[in-house]
Amino acid sequence: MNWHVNILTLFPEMFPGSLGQSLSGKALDRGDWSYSCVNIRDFGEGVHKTVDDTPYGGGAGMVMRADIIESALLSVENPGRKIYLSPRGKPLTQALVQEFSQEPALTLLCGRYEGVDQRVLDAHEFEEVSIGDYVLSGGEPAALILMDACIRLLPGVMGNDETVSEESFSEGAGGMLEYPHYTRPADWQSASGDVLSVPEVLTSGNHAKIEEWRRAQSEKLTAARRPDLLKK
Ligand code: 6GU
Repeated sequence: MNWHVNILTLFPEMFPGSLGQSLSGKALDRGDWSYSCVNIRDFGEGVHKTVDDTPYGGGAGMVMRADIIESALLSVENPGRKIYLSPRGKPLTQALVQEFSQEPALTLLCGRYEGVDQRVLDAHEFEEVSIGDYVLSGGEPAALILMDACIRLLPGVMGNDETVSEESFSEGAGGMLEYPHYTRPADWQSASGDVLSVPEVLTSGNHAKIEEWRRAQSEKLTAARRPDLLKK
């Protein structure tokens, strides 16, 4: 299966960006996933290829025009699920990432300025998705993050499928944060001179005990950092 993402953006040079490296980069080279950018500027008006205008009702900044965005969208052959990256969107969760990674195609609309005219989002039933409670200067980094999270779930992209099912937020981890990891040396002297040892249970060879310890660690971490996850 080839997972395809159409990206509507004023900055196509931002792609594939970090996704051209490491596991996602290799998966791109293999054709496990593909993307195409539509430069919204190409659909702009006049000699200046204008894509935005001042907001009705007044206020700060500029708004991307509905007609321009629609023209860009209509140039996409197979849009699939349409997503507008915005801090006003529903939160991007691992469950939503799983859904998106199973779609054959997505179209990601990356806004700049104050945002895009609401009418084009309504008319074409864009889903609004946010990557967190902070504001970015544009949707492109959010698109890269959404894509990264999806690509690593594509069949064959990650070496070890167990890694995916055991990691933070996953079903295997009980929807909790993941337990801490350790590797050699077993006794490590840090620059401060302190010798820091690996928790003894991990070198015991008792796999039932190890599993129990990891689960307790997960619960402790989740209670301390993300109590909202335990209530679910
Ligand atoms: Cl998805 N887009 C933008 N522009 N800012 C954000 C965001 C998305 N999520 C959080 N902040």
